[in-house]
Amino acid sequence: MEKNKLYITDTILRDAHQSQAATRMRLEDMLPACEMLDNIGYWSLECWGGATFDTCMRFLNEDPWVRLRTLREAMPKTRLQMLLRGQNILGYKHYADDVVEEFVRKSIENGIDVIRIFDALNDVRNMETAMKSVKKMQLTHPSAICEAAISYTTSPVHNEEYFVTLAKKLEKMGADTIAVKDMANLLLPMEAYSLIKKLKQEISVPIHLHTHNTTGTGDMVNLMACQAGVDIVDCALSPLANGTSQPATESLVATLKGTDRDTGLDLGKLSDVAEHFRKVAQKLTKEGFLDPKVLSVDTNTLRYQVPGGMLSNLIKQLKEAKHEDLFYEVLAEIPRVRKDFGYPPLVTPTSQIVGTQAVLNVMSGERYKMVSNESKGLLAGQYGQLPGEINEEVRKKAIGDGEIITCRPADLIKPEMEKYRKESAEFAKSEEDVLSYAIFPQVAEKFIRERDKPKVTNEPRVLYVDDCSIN
Ligand SMILES: [Mn+2]
Repeated sequence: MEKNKLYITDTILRDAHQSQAATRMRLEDMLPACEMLDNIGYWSLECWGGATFDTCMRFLNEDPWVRLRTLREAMPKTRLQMLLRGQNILGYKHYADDVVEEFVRKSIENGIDVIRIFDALNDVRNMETAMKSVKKMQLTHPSAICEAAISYTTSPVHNEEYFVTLAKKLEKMGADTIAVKDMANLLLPMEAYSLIKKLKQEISVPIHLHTHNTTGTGDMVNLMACQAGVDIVDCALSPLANGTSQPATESLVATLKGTDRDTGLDLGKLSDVAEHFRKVAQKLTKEGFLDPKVLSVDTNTLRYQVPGGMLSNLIKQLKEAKHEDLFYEVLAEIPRVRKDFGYPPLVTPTSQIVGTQAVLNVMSGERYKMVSNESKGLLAGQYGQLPGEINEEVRKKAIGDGEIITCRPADLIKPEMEKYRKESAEFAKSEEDVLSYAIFPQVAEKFIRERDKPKVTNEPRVLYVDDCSIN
């Protein structure tokens, strides 16, 4: 890496549309821009993983593996990046180590360079197998990068020292780069400056910052992090930037032009490729996937420390239960539940677990009279170790004398690949199909069967001149 230069990862092909448009950008919307994107000079392009895998098969009738290979071919020069939920891969439960390893292997073989690995609880044991798998692949794919991410949150146990200690641990485990993943835009500019400064002192691998602009502080966070010496920053091209998405690439590039942190990116080239994505954004708006509401600054997150996406979910849940009047009571209950549960960062799946439990606590009129299975699992250690101390009274009420797991959850799972291969033998055509099935069994089976159906039409075959040509 060049000294001083700030490097940019563009999220336009993944987080930008996941955050603003329900992950509905299609491969056909990406391809016309690929050559331009490949010539910008980004550090990487985030284009796979996160919610894209599920959405491809469930809604877009697209094979996620084909999308990856096609993008790889269309952008031979730029690093392609994906987001992986550690032992959860791209799903919502813990998988056996052999599935994680195979998924990482196939992702890299199909074209991924950078794998950003995180765990909702920051339990590094849930990141270990994925990280080791990337390191192993580096023997045959030296361009592969193992990026370990810290899930940023605020709580009495989450201070600067906590994050620096965590980063040191991840560096020791072999991380090639460390990301600070601020999924809810809770990181404030001054704190970003201080945290990045400290990380730069204590860590020798590059530091990569990921924030959003939900609470309106994103550009300031990036700029302060830049002043503190951050190496790489996530941005999104302007047509799908800001609000719940990342701050705009062009704005940061222009801000740093001519300074010692100049990104070296060309505003003219960025504007050419932005023109394409403006049309894509218009199309997504027309289709109803992009609601301009996601663009406005949401300061409630700053007041209540509850991620924006969680607030809108909550409103929906209460509306369905015809109890919108309880909104502020539930909002006040969320931090209490989070405290009882040992302050998990609020990100999928913990955000849903804590939010739902807060609703149950308020609606039933007695705290923990009703406890969801997911809450029980979280309290029993099934998701990994919680960052802070758990309220033992609450745990007792929820799971009684039920077993509590203190080991790495995946240690209790036997190898699963063979089982998935057998179960999908009848329709899976490749190891990639088996992996799709392993992660989303129903969705993948339905998708693959439809994909491979012979396309029969009842229309009479039209004879073209060439069909009967005799020359
Ligand atoms: Mn994000």
